Amino acid sequence: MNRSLSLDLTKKIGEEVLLKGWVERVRSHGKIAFFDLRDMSETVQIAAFDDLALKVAGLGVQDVVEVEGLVKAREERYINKEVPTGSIEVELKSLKVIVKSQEMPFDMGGKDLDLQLPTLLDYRALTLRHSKVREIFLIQSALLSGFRKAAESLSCVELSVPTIAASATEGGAEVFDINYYGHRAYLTQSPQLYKQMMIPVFERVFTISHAYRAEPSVTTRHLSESTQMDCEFGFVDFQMLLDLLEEVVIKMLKEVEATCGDILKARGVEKLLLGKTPRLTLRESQKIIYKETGRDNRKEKDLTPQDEIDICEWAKKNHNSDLVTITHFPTAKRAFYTMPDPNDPEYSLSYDVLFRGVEISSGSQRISDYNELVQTIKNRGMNPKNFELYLQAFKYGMPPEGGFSFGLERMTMHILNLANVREASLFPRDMERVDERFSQIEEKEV
Ligand code: AMO
Repeated sequence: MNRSLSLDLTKKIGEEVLLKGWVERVRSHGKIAFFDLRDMSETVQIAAFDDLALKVAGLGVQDVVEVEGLVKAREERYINKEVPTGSIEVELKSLKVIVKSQEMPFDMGGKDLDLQLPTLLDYRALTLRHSKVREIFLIQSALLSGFRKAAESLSCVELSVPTIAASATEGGAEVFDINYYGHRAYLTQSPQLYKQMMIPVFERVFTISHAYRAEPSVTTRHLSESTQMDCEFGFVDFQMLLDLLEEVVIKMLKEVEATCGDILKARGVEKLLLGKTPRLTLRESQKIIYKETGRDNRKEKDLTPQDEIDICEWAKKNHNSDLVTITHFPTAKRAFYTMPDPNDPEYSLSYDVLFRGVEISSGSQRISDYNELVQTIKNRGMNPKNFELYLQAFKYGMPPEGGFSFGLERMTMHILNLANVREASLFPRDMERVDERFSQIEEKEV
């Protein structure tokens, strides 16, 4: 018999099927026992009677099993509307344990996984298997796929760029330097310099890449290693860039809705509001915040976390949009490659997209003139010699260009309303942890 998948069983009522997967929850009531079997598609309830019920009672959570059984429609009163397989169950005919799991260090058998964040991460290889955790990464997979489709539809070529570089990409102190065969090198803070160098090669490019930031503090929204989804376009101006940015983010969110609607609904996520994205300059947004809340941050160089929440509330209320684009940040606050606004060089042709109260994307029109770029690097106290390869691209025919980058974990976090960005990273890295908590490693070494 060929293997069937749980999700296909609603179309196989009355048929004998072969299933393979992991044991999730076991409920034993003497001569009747149930367990949920999870495979790559879904979980399904298996019902066992008499001798087989005894066998099921002996199953452990995460045992790997092979099941033969009969697919049956459930009586109306037993239908579980919360799961796609809730209208059927499989009556067990034979059960084989392929791999016996060791006993779990904590209870993974519940519908929800009620663990504190450190435990959730200490046992990541296990906790990722729980349906509620797995779902987070199905949303993430939809975001990646939505980004790829959107970028390809705009004729961007996908690239894989290095994450070890000769110079820091975003400036600032938040850079990991590494001993590279006795030379100094850096982990890239973003794929920025490489994607720009590729503009004269392909004109439009995209890359999904890892970014490393030596974040000096522990916050709920910063990771030391994150995933950035970047686009870069040649022959564009500022208005075109804003249109492209908003087109891509809306396509990504629509992909999540289209492919993961069930997950969003089951988790009680509010319907995404994707009306036309309002655009405000930083100063306009600060004026609105002042008017709406009385908080006067009109002279600040950036939005505070509370400002981001408030301006998103405003966008939701007034524009039926979960997104808002903020433009024209002070030039001095943005990375060196950002083009100052020719009409008011104190401010830059830069933008952030905010989504449900947090920044999920940044970008800008870039300085594409070689001499201006060299001068800016010098003005920022950096040495153009450290950017020789990058500057080559500008010396020999760089068209006007710009782009943007989305943070994958941040987007996932805010679609699902997770409390901490670490929950949206498979194996999060931060000041306290690379896989294992440093404090625990130290304990072991003592
Ligand atoms: P920026 O530094 O704003 O821009 O990063 C782009 C997006 O990446 C996400 N992000 C992070 N997520 C989690 N933890 C972090 N430490 C972290 N840092 C950034 C955010 C952010 O909006 N090169 C530019 C982009 C460009 O101009 O094209 C850049 O890196 O969602």
